[in-house]
Amino acid sequence: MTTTHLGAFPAGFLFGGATAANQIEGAAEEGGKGLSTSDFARFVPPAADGSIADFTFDATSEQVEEALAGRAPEGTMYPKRHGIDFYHRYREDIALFAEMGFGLFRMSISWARIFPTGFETEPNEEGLAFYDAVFDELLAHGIQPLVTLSHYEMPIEISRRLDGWLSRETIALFERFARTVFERYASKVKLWITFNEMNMNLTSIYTGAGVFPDRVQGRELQAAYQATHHQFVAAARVVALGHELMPDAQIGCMICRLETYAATSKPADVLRATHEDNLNLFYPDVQVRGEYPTYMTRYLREKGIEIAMAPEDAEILRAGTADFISISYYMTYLAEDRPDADALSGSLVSKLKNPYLELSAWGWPVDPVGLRIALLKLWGRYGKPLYVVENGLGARDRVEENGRIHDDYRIDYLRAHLLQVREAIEDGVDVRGYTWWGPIDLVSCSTSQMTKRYGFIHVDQDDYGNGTLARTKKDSFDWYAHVIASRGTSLIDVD
Ligand code: BGP
Repeated sequence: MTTTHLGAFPAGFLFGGATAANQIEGAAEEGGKGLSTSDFARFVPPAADGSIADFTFDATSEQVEEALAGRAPEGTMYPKRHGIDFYHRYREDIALFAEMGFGLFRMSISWARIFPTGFETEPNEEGLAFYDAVFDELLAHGIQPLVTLSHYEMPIEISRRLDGWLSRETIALFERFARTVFERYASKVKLWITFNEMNMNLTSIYTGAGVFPDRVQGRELQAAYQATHHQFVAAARVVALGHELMPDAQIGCMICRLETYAATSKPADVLRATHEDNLNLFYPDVQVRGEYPTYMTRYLREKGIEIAMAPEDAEILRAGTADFISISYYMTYLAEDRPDADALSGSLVSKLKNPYLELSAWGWPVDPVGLRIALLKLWGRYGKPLYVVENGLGARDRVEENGRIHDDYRIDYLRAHLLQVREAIEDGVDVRGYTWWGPIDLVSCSTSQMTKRYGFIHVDQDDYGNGTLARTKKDSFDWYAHVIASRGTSLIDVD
């Protein structure tokens, strides 16, 4: 596939980077912040063979109660509580983003920094002032903030008292939070995302919806779709509210796009892939079209799932549709029609391996062309503006004796994916921006590791929280800066 005919990215296309509060800020109990669900995600050291435990981002109600009572097993580590100390170092970090030429910075607001338990009627002024300072710093450098309201965390009190998003009452608490930040930041933030990757509710209902897995044992699927329904309603209400309070703002939805290929050209495999793909497109279907798609009605019925809906929900969903679609894109999936197909689907990484794709060090298939396919499909289905708000490579970096980090693998990954974005634009897809996941090393969402590094900027901190936290530039830093400065033409011409 040739790319040499491509010119610069369109004027106005925004290049940048993406983060989430719980993976960078730290200061878990400073500035009046309450504890969040993510503050209970553990780092569990690798086994002797180097493998890392799955699902340490889940916490059971018992683990949380023990931790709150100061009785967590000795040595339990919660890396998201210290993050990479962005809370105190945001000026230095933003200056580095500006040096790379970022036009867009995706970040999230920690709900518990604004409403420490979620139940207060007045916001925490110190929390609000922190984000004011961050937005001011970004804007002073000419960087536009793109803000996610809910990125894998909520005040732990909402989980303890209401079972998180399983409860309809959570919608009103979220609206209060959204109203507060919309009113406060309307003049500074013009691009918003309601929920990060709602489809994560199927993989980790704790991370995605603040529901303790032990409290929904045996009815996981029912609980995941019920919590998702409440998030749909909350998202729609917040979109409508945002439009009213901030007429010049754009408010989008976001999914982890799981582009699914059929394992063979056998029609039954293709049909299976279509079904699995639909289970992922379900989220933008509801949030962009404003109603549940018909294939989902059948799916839910056949799975014996009944979603409790209020009579007004249909109208709420219709009245609050998203202005744009944003995606995280890391890999593609394979589907095959076979007796154990259900057991194979729904995991973070496809259990069927695509022989044409290489794997990252963490076993994630690398598929740049899949990004173009995803963008084409979303554009064809919805005709809405698109943002790629996460894409990146978690890798183990080696610091040379002179302190340099030669991360050619990251450069190769970035180049290949950006070229596919450029191809999609050439195809006529309205892609407005690209924010690389983790422009600065941060705490991993799924494993709470530091050594799964994504950044162009290295942070001196290990998995156990040791290190000076000093920031240094990797080779990819200058490389990305050059891409941005040349509006992408250097992707083809220069190394
Ligand atoms: C996405 C999440 C991010 C992020 C990324 C990489 O699904 O929205 O929060 O961390 O994946 O995942 P990980 O950190 O587990 O490597």
